[in-house]
Amino acid sequence: MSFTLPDLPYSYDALAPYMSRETLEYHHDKHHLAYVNNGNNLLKGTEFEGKSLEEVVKGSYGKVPGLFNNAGQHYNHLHFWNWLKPNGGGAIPGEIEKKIIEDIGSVEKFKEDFIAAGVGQFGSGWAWLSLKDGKLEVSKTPNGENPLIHGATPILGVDVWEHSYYIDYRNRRPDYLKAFIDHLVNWDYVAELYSKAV
Ligand code: MN3
Repeated sequence: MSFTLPDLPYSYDALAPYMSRETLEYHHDKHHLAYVNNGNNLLKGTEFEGKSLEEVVKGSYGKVPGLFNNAGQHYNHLHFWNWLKPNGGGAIPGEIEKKIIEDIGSVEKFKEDFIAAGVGQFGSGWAWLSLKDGKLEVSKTPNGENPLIHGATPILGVDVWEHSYYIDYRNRRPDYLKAFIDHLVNWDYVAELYSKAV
């Protein structure tokens, strides 16, 4: 199958003031589109044609770096648009909140760890909440990598490439991450991925 760019699940203005129309226009229409186009070009004629996106991501890691980078970023962004919503953040669904407290200690500790992972990712990358061997864990990855290639299932991720926040926050990555957690996270989508992962 080839990669396609989905429409955003909300309008370009819907996430303001926490994420602007200009950021979404660049990030979705240009950056994500480039991963889709480059990924499709690199997929052609390879053993990965016809495989699912997750299979391409896992199979190309460490073997076909160009394809992996673009397929990984396509996977990450497909979910990223759904991890955001207008008037997001707020209460964490009970089932996930319970699991966060069980595995990480508290909701506050989770938020601190998640923001610290994003702040601590040197250069481009992502911060994650994922399920591995039945436990929730916070992690960070460089560039287009994600928890899939480390044997985990991502249920929440935040893009910390500068293209994700520089227009709105300039160099203030911690402020972007705090706004993400407090005002943008679509916990319904996290709950949906969690229920599929357990
Ligand atoms: Mn991005």
